[in-house]
Amino acid sequence: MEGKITRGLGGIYNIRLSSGENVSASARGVFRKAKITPTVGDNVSISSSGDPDVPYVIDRINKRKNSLIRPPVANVDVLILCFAVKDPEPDLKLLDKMLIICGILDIKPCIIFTKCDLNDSYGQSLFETYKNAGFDCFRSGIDEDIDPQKILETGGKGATFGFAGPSGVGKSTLCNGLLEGDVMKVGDISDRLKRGKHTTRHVELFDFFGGFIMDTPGFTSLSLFELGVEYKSVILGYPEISKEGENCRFDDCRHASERDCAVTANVGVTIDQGRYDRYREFEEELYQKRNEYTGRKKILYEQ
Ligand SMILES: Nc1nc2c(ncn2[C@@H]2O[C@H](COP(=O)(O)OP(=O)(O)OP(=O)(O)O)[C@@H](O)[C@H]2O)c(=O)[nH]1
Ligand SMILES: [Mg+2]
Ligand SMILES: [Zn+2]
Repeated sequence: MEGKITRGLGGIYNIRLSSGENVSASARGVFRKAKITPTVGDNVSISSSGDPDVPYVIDRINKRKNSLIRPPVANVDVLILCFAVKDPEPDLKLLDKMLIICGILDIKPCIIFTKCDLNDSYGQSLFETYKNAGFDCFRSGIDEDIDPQKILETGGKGATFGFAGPSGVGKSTLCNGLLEGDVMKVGDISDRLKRGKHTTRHVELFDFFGGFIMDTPGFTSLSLFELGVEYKSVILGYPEISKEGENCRFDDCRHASERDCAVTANVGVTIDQGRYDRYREFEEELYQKRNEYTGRKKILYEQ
């Protein structure tokens, strides 16, 4: 029988069958041996296990369109990147890293700046920066509901959406809003540290306009190097830099201090200074480490 993994906890997976029925299944040992982790969003084949507690077993995981480690989801079409303008403060390096990963994996990003009620002018400026860079952007705040139709338009009917972002930014709150019901538990943020409390511990997949939407646990850090991202791929998270770069004198211009670089000439004009600085920082770091890649597993590229 064919189905989709909607939840996974302690080696037990919830599977939605094509008939609509939900069943639980374990995974065959072959997956562990092959170091493949069944992931929420995976399309799978299952059969009876003979075990009354967990009546099915996953026999096969269909080829994935993509899979991520943070958040741990498979087969996403649109990643909804959520960052709060305050409580917690937005980590724009993390946002840009997620945009690089989306670029590499050909996942469409959609950015929501949340908690705009706490600092509307900052929300507006972030919105404009990222909109001008070429991304689909939204703002949300306590009294402002996001129209599910607008989110849907970023991926189209039948698309699979996944939330991503730090803990406490309001991913579950948004997910509940989009699903028009309180399905996910919403957490507090700690008063002292103004950080999220990691309320959502597991990925959960829901029906969304003929497709799916996944709420995910928050995460605070991500290493491009550990994921196997190469310096030449950093540009994939910076469409506005890539566009200006077509006019540079050298084809292999790294947009640092080369002669006739159209990118450096446009920083502060068509390219946001902060975005350029982060691009340079990531590109330079990975360039310095470029010789350390030999023999390394390219986690991001091996699906
Ligand atoms: N002021 C304000 N608070 C919000 C907004 N959205 C969510 N919150 C609050 O922020 C806190 C965290 O919200 P969650 O939805 O649990 O955050 P999360 O991103 O799912 O966090 P994790 O599950 O820990 O990753 C809750 O107290 C929410 O009520 C908003 O737009 N404005
Ligand atoms: Mg949550
Ligand atoms: Zn250049």
